[in-house]
Amino acid sequence: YRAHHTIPVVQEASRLLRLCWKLGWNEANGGNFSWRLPEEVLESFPRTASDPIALEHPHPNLDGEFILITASGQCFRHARARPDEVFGVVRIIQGGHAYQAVWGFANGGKPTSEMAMHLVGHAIRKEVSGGRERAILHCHPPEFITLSFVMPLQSRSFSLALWQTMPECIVIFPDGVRIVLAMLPGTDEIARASAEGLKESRIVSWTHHGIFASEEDPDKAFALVETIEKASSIQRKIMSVGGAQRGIDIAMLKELTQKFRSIMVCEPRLL
Ligand code: 2HA
Ligand code: ZN
Repeated sequence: YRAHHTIPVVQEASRLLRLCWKLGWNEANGGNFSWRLPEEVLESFPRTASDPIALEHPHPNLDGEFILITASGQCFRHARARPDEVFGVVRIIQGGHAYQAVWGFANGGKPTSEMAMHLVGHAIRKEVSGGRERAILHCHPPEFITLSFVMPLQSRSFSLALWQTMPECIVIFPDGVRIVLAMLPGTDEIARASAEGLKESRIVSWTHHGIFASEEDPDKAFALVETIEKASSIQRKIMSVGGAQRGIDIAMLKELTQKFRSIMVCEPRLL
């Protein structure tokens, strides 16, 4: 029996990771997840504090935040069995110039190599969403990745193709998908390009690599990626059978966005 198995947010995050692995989105140590924790859950963590570790890029608007984040080299598959190894919690300190590890990262672990990217994502999406979005999921959904090999690498046409696969798509991701061209993971270059996309949308496509998506909590991040992966699988099937003979047209997309505007996160972009 280990007490950290009963921390509710750790259980919730573990369930998400296990599900992502089951669906084939996070093989081996692929992908990462982070969650800017709501204030009210902090008392459920038994906390320690490591020495401060400097951040290469400061994030003043994340100062004081506690962020649950996957550890480097850990597998999503192991999240339920070994949550204190798969995850840790960092606290952003010193005006956003440093962090401390305050929980988890058991057996000498440290945050994912993509932590800098996750912090950029949180800093931008916290601002853009007025604080609503807190969970960021990076995974490797196969149908979505496949499209980056066969579709034009252009945000508008890519988003449009996905919206045209099912009526709910434009309602669920009216902000569309922003394409980041093929770049080395974990570099400043990909972080800068992704940051541009994240100012406009919750969803970025890392070409030939995967998806980076932001939402309110693990469940909503999952639902967003799940919908995009479903749309991608339909689009891939359409392409495999020689292309569409007909489809949901732009007029219908516009009608959908009028009918469902009250439940959409923003006005449709790119349409
Ligand atoms: O292995 O997915 O983007 C972690 C990754 C890097
Ligand atoms: Zn990846």
